[in-house]
Amino acid sequence: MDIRAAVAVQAGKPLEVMTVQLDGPKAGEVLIEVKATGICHTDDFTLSGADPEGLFPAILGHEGAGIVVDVGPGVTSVKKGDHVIPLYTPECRECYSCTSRKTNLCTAIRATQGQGVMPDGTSRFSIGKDKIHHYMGCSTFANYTVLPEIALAKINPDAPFDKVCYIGCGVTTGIGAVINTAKVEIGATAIVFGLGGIGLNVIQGLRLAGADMIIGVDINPDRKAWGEKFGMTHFVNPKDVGDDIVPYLVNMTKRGGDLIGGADYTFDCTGNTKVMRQALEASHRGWGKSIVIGVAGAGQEISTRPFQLVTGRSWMGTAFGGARGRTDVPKIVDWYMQGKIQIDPMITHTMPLEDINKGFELMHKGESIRGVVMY
Ligand code: NAD
Ligand code: AHE
Ligand code: ZN
Repeated sequence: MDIRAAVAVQAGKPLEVMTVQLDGPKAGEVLIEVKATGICHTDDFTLSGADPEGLFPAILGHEGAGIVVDVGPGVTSVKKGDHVIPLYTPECRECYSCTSRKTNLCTAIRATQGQGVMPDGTSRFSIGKDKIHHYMGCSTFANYTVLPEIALAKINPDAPFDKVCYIGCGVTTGIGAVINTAKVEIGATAIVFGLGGIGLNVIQGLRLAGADMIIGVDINPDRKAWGEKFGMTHFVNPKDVGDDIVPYLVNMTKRGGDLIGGADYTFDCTGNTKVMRQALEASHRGWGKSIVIGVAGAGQEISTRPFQLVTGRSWMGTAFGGARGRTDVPKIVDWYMQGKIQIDPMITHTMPLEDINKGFELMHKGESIRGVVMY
């Protein structure tokens, strides 16, 4: 069938909206009509050419919501008309990783996903004779897409697509990093570096978990008011603090008779490796946990003095907030429907597919929290 898609033709170039051909679903696959998709910083990262796994031409987008239109042979867990959220971290419930119960990083289809193809090694997208790559197994910058059955979470059909698409990445990543990865307890102190589409969800997760002191750090002063909306108790702009923000934050987090200071939990939501080091070093000696969420470009590395780890800090990371998509995503949609979590205020801009590049520009200028394309 002919579909409309924003194609990443070349690294560093704007997306091109065009007609693309989509083949129907093969065994174990599902065709969905995408109703809405968020624009995540990771889409921008891949489009920039910084992603070591970046492939071109490709149809990017991984934060969508839509409706099942057709299913391939053998599909049993979803049917035509179901409302679904695509999962860039699938959940097969059968592979060594899924059955270990130690991780959400299902390995069933990771190799072909990274090669921009479906599990059988071929792409469903093409323009004439030329194949177009899938992206993160989702490709939601298209009004129709094909996914493996194990990469779809079936959700409440009353949930609005233009809001719950954000649960396909940002909301789940931020809240999940707090609950599943850090396992934050009531009364904790925390520092969140980067208050964008992910960091604000870390903040709302910290409020849900009952953290006492929630410090937000961002170089964009407008993000102070944003953090406060979702539970941030203190804001620090590194530009106001001078050379070394770490001693400043460590001092700020001294409590009771503590002579040392440092937060119980810190989160990097910037993708900047220098900030990742600051986050680790601002966590408390003896027990601080620092969680890397931000994605850094090809060739970049993190460093610190091993003494930081010898003295009891843990450096951890999280993908999709440690969430098991088919199990956890429907529950997070229900939390939204019950009013337990907020999404609407974070969706600052909506646009048709034709204007998708404007969504990227708003992100670059720091004007949007989440831009959402509505089909
Ligand atoms: P965003 O652009 O909306 O937000 C980034 C924020 O960081 C902005 O507010 C910006 O002002 C701030 N910032 C930039 N440099 C800073 C610095 N030096 N110090 C303090 N603040 C700084 O991006 P986003 O969509 O929130 O994504 C954030 C990061 O998380 C990206 O690297 C993205 O690729 C990554 N990500 C990871 C996962 C995962 O599963 N691990 C999921 C989604 C996104
Ligand atoms: N391909 C990149 C890494 C990109 C990355 O880390 N992606 C995260 C999700 S970011 C969503 O906005 C992720 O899930 N990683 C786990 C995985 O298996 O990809 C690189 O550096 O090669
Ligand atoms: Zn994302």
